[in-house]
Amino acid sequence: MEEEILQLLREDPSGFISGEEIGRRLKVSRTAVWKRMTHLRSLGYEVEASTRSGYRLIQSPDLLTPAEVKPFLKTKWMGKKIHYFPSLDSTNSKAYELATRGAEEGEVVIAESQEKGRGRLGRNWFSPPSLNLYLSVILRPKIPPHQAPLITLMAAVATAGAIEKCSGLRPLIKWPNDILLRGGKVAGLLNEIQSETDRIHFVILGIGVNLNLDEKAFPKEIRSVATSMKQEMGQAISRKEFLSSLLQQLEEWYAIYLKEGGDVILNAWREQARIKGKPVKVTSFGETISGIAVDIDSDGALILRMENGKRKRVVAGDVEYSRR
Ligand code: BT5
Repeated sequence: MEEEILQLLREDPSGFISGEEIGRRLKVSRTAVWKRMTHLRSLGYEVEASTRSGYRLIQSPDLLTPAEVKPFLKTKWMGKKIHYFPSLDSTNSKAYELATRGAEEGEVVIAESQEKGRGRLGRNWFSPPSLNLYLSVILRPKIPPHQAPLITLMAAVATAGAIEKCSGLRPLIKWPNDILLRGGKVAGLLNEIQSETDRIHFVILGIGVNLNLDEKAFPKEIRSVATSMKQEMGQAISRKEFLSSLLQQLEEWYAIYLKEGGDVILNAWREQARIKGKPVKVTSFGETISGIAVDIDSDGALILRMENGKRKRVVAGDVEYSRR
């Protein structure tokens, strides 16, 4: 109902609409309309009320509720259903739970903050309220489980694409799927999959992007490695517009992957990672390996040439590059 009332209030942004008219269009009483207005105000909407003319929307809060986000969405199917929460343990855990209960491809979970935002390998993702984006998208690709890493690469390519479109800056994908702006980590991806031997049930794409966080707001231990779009652009960014761009990129790249296959994704990833020939140090399962990055394999593994000239495939771990 909030969504419908807001739509009516936005029809003529400069004018008033009477409670009677809203009630008639939504088939509810004027008292019900009044109650909903009180609720909207409690959510941060500024609504002017005049006994003679009715209601007028003055200002909307910077929230990622479906009512706020939907007018910005340009996707065909992704994000048409948004599960919104002011706070969650982790959007990935919620999306996993919803997918297990049958949520459909393209449904999205968004939280303003996360109490236990998750990184890879049991690490934490710093998730303070209202400034960033914490998003999980449910996908149900009809591909064998061994191709799932390509979905992860696809999500990194799409996220980097949205960051580039909205900032005008060129991001770098850092293996396996961090997104850097001028050497600082601006976004991280945590993708989780539920499958059986030959069939994927669902994939959860978990994406965290630092949008309007100031440098000082990062905890000390990550300040030197992290950044935000605002920090790099020197100005705040509209979270709704960024979300819209991200979902659009994800929808487009996913369609390309399903239609044209993995090679297109691998090439786009290579182009945005610019990793070939870089000296890197990789920590993988407690072991540190130095070498020159040669390429990534079709399953997303990193191929290194070590000092002794031998090649090594690394399937999981963390890469270190020199910063800025
Ligand atoms: C990641 O892990 O980069 C994956 C992060 C995924 C977060 C999203 S938010 C929505 C969805 N729901 C979840 O619960 N998670 C996903 P990893 O590569 O392990 O990086 C984690 C490391 O990055 C930490 O150990 C810190 O050093 C650093 N870090 C933590 N929070 C950060 C932040 N907000 N910005 C930049 N770096 C951060």
